[in-house]
Amino acid sequence: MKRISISTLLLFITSIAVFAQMEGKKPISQPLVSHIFTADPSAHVFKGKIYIYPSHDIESGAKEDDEGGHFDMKDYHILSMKKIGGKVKDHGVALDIKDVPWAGRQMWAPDAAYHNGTYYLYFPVKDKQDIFRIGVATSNKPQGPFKAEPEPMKGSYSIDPSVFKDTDGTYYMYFGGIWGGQLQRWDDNEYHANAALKKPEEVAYLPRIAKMNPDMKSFAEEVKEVQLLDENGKPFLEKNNDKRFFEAAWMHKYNGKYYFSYSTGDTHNLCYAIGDSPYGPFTYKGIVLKPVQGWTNHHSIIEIKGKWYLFYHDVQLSGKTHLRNVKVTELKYNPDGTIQTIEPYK
Ligand code: FUB
Repeated sequence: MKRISISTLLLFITSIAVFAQMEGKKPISQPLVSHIFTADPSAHVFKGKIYIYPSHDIESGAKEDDEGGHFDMKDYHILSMKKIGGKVKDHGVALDIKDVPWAGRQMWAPDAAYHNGTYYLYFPVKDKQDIFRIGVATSNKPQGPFKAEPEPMKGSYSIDPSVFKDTDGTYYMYFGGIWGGQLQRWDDNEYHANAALKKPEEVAYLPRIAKMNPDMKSFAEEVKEVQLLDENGKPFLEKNNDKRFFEAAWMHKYNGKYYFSYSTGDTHNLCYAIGDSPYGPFTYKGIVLKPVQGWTNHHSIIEIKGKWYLFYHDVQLSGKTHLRNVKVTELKYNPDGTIQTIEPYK
């Protein structure tokens, strides 16, 4: 008899739950493109245009497993549009895995930054030893093509890099993701190949942060844990899986406060926590986006012409967890600075 993996079972249960919630409801927004599958959208405004740096989902034939082996992406395409609701342009292949000398497989969620005339693409990919590292590639255009550095960023590991420029001009990278993202294998920045996942009563894994050097290709300090606390100022335990960090870190600043948002992974929420410094501590405030159709939930939050937007994905076009489509919807704040929770289907 065919063995059903835990992820397949969880996907099945989640799909039933999300489809049940969706009954009679419609998605609040439509896919931005439908000619390719795209996910994990990191949006930025460069040169007055909106650029989206997504994962490029494909059907590679890789078997689904508990480590996300079916997310077997091999390149990045960058999308752009002049305004929200405008025509979306696909700029073609911006970086191919075959042009990254150290890469093995699985190009996951990227991000981008601009500094001093150069655009930087940050991307997680497994190296030839099957360990996730973060690479950097450069271009003089926001849409690429990008040229990868010959080695991954020194001291980098795990997945989902997200680069934030603070108002004083300092750049920070947030990263990390558990399970297939391998964060559980890293303790005090040391690699432990056979590390077991934490037990429910243990303190949950924390995302990582490091200040960037002005070269934008290296960390200026040792990688640290981002301090993420529950509503009572206590660390989350692993069993708080509807609120604790899983993957998909994103930072934005609103009214002088730092908003750290992330996915809870196996419970599929996009949550956020607020703090007074890029390092935290961040105190949990609530849900930005309720679970979407598909297993993963991954996003970015940016301000465009005085309005705020959430870029996210679901699987509206394919119904398959690894073939996603990016979307955008407006994000609103309450007068006290909390975010109004978005229901993806109404
Ligand atoms: O796209 C592959 C992985 O799925 C991302 O790195 C995670 O954040 C999840 O969205």
